[in-house]
Amino acid sequence: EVVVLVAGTFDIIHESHINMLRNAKNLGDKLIVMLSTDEFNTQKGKIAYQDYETRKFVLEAIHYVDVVVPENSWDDKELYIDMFDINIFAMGDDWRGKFDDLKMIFPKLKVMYFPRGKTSSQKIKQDISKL
Ligand code: C2G
Repeated sequence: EVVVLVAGTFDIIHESHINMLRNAKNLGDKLIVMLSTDEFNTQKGKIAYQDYETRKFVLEAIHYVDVVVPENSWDDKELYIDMFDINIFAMGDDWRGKFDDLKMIFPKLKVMYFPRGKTSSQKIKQDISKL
């Protein structure tokens, strides 16, 4: 069984998130999403419109997603890669190269970067505020 891991805030889910989750799921058999907690978002300098429980509820309704776990720190990737014996870690290419060092710790891990979709939660919020 090939297990894929992705990570993110997934605030105000949109088609680019869905496309990324679809691409990630299509790489294997099981997709685990590390969802940034509200506290970790603060560390990332991000303020999500939806709180963790709401973002988790939405993600769990997406058929590509098998499991949602909390992401509390940058190092949680290593924790979950080990815990779930992850085969592939996938992110959008705005992160290209940023997680390649994980392969030093987990030699059999594949790290993939997908082309980032054009939609952004930030732009959605801005456009709605102009309505
Ligand atoms: N993404 C994408 N296209 C978009 C927006 C996001 O492909 N238009 C991808 C991002 O590259 C990321 C994932 O979807 O892989 C989640 O994006 P965000 O919710 O913005 O996550 P981010 O704030 O980048 O947090 O430890 C990693 C961090 O948790 C990533």
